Amino acid sequence: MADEDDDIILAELDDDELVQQMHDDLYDGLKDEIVEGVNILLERGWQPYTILTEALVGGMTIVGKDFRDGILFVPEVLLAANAMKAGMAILKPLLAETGAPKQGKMVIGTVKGDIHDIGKNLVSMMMEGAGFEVVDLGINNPFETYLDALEAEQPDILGMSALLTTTMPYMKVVIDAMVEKGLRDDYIVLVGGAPLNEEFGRAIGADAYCRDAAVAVETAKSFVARKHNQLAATA
Ligand code: B1M
Repeated sequence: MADEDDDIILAELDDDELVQQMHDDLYDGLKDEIVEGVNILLERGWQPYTILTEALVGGMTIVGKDFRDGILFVPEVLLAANAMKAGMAILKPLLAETGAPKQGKMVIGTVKGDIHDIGKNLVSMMMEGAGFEVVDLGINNPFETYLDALEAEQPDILGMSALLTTTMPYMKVVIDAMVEKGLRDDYIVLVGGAPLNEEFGRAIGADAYCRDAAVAVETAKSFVARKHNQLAATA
């Protein structure tokens, strides 16, 4: 795809063409072009969240389909992921700049055996933008890391991410460890990741499954408000 795109001047494209071109550039792992595209859309007055969902997540969805179908392989997908992260880095401070009142605290991490972190990072960004303090444990977390972080950070929420059908059951290992330590009811447990669904969330004993970052924010807000109301009622 790259050769035919050599002469394209991103700033000369209209919005639809630019978003389409950014999907192609993400597909080709062209980090500099993604950064340029994000900046152009910002200059044109696009909201950071719209750029995130339409230009970046939209592009990554196409990458995901071709990865699934064996058209793209890990090295190409890694380049696409790096380009996506470069775009997200520009949007992160803008999404966090909402001046939202402090809502609560969340510890979040991708579970053991899983190195996917784009979705988790997006959730962290959106939560920070909504006024949550976020402690990000990164990827490949064994249950001990989650438990240590809960003890050290005392958050309202534990968030877990998994992108593989082989790693999603590990979320139950973490929740079971919390139950064993008598900690389960002290925290709101939210889970997310492409292969999960509501039924899975319920089956493993999470408080809620969050389809995407926006749902994660809304769910977190409503659970934290409920927790505060319960505390006020018992005080
Ligand atoms: Co991977 N990979 N990958 N991969 N990869 C998937 C997940 C896959 C579906 C691709 C496919 O076949 N179509 C497939 C899984 C199949 C399955 O399990 N059934 C797969 C595979 C097989 C693999 C490897 C095994 C490939 C291999 O080595 N042969 C390998 C596994 C490595 C490992 O983890 N041990 C692997 C590796 C990689 C890369 C390293 C190349 C790269 C990751 C780079 C990175 O993250 N830094 C990668 C990528 C990029 C993908 C796809 C293409 C894109 C994932 C992504 O970033 N999506 C993915 C295909 C797909 O998902 N369609 C795929 C964009 C992101 C914004 O969405 O992560 O879903 P998502 O997050 C959303 C929601 O799910 C939700 O909110 C987010 C934002 O809206 N959410 C949460 C996520 N976490 C949440 C936590 C919450 C709440 C909401 O907590 C409260």
